[in-house]
Amino acid sequence: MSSNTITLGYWALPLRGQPIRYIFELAKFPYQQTLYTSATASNWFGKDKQELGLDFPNLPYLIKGDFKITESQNIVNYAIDITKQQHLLGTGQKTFKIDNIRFFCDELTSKVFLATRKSGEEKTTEINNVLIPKFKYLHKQLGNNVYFFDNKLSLADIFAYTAINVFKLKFNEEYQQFSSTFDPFMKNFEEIPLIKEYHNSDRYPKMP
Ligand SMILES: N[C@@H](CCC(=O)N[C@@H](CS)C(=O)NCC(=O)O)C(=O)O
Repeated sequence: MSSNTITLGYWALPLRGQPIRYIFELAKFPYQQTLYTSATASNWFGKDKQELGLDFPNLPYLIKGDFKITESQNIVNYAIDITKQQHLLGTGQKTFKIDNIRFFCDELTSKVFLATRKSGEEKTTEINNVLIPKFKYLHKQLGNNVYFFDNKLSLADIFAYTAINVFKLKFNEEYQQFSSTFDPFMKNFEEIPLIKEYHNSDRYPKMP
């Protein structure tokens, strides 16, 4: 690949950096990945974090030649721009409703993952008092639809899928109370042909 190829660096997990991958995949846009795992975390913390020339070193990062950026939402905006998928942002006031779900779900994805690291009463409290109420808001917004807005794909769906997916995988028992709403939504997203192909490819880092 040429030096102008996009490199996306992130953990080999479908978490905060995952919506960026979906945006590239939905456009069939070429990108390569540097995937860090817990076994290779020192490649990030002990090497790339200092040596890649990032102004604000963090994961995810995106590098295209001399152009180097971080901050996941900044990279999402860049990916939308370069893949010409502005339709995912919506128009007019709808943009802000879409972004409401986008930012809510970005935080939620992180909260679900952090809850997996807790144990005992602390974990139970986090699930019952934080995660479940937040998924209830999402479930209420979605209703019986398979897209959040206007029966078409937007960033809201991409970010919500990412949050719901990690919740379903890590807290399946708690997920079940939402399954009548979330299952059709998840299935609809997973059946988008480019997403299906991607999920079956080795480019998709599955949740361990
Ligand atoms: N505000 C940043 C937060 C990034 C962040 O918290 N990254 C986590 C993974 S989601 C990480 O492991 N960063 C690596 C580091 O701190 O060096 C963003 O949205 O990109």
